[in-house]
Amino acid sequence: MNFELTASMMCANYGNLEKEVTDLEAGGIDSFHIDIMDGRYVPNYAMSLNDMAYIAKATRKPLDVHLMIEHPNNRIDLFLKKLRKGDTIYIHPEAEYHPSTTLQSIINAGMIPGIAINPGTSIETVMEMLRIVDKVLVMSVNPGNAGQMYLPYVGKKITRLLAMKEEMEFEVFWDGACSADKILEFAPKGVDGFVLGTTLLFGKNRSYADILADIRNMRLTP
Ligand code: S6P
Ligand code: MG
Repeated sequence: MNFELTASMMCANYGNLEKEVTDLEAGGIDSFHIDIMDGRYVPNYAMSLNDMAYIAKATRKPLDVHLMIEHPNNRIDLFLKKLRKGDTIYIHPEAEYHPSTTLQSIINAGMIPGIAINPGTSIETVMEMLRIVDKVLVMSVNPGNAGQMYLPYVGKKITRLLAMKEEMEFEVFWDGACSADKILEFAPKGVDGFVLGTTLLFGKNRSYADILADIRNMRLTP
C-alpha cells in the first residue's frame, strides 16, 4: 500500500530544527508540512515565512505548505518565490474572495495547488475547486492547533471524497489527530497521505526512523 507521510513541523523541536529535518529525512519522511498562521483566520501563530524558507533550504524533500491566513493571494508571491516547483500550497477557500484566482497563481508558478477543507465545510461548497486542485487536505480537527481531538463526523466526508477522487483527479490527504487506527482504516480505503503531528510522530521516546517504518509497514496497534 502506497501512501505519503508528511511531518507537521509546527510540532518539531525548534531548539534544533536542523537536526529535526535531518533525522526526519534519514528516517524516511516523504515531505515536510508547514503550518503558516496569521492570528486572524485562525486564533494562533505557528510557523512563519522564514521558518518555511529555512526548511526549504535544509531539505530536498517536497514542502507541503498549509496557509491558514486571510486573503493569501495578497502576498502569495512571498511564498512562491521561496518554494520550488513541485512543492504544494494549500489554501482555505473561505479565506479568499476569489480562491480560484489564488489557485491559478499557484499553478502558474509551477507549484501543486491544493485546498484545505475545515471540519464544518461541506464538499458541496468546494465542488468547483475540486476540478482545479491536485490535492485536498481534509482537516479532521479545527485549524489552528496541534494536539486536538479527532472530530468523528469528518470520517464520512473523507469516504465521500474518496469516491470522487478518480473522476475529478485529486488526491486526499488527512490533517489533524492522525492516529494508528485512522491509518489502518483509511490507507486501505485510498487516502493518499497523512500529516503526522503529536499523535503519532513527535515527542515520543522512539526514533523517527522506527516510528515511520512501523507506520509504513502498518505495524500499528489501534
Ligand atoms: C492544525 C494544523 C495541523 C497540525 C497537525 C498536528 O491547524 O493544520 O497540521 O499541526 O494536525 O498533528 P496532531 O497529531 O498533533 O493533531
Ligand atoms: Mg496543517
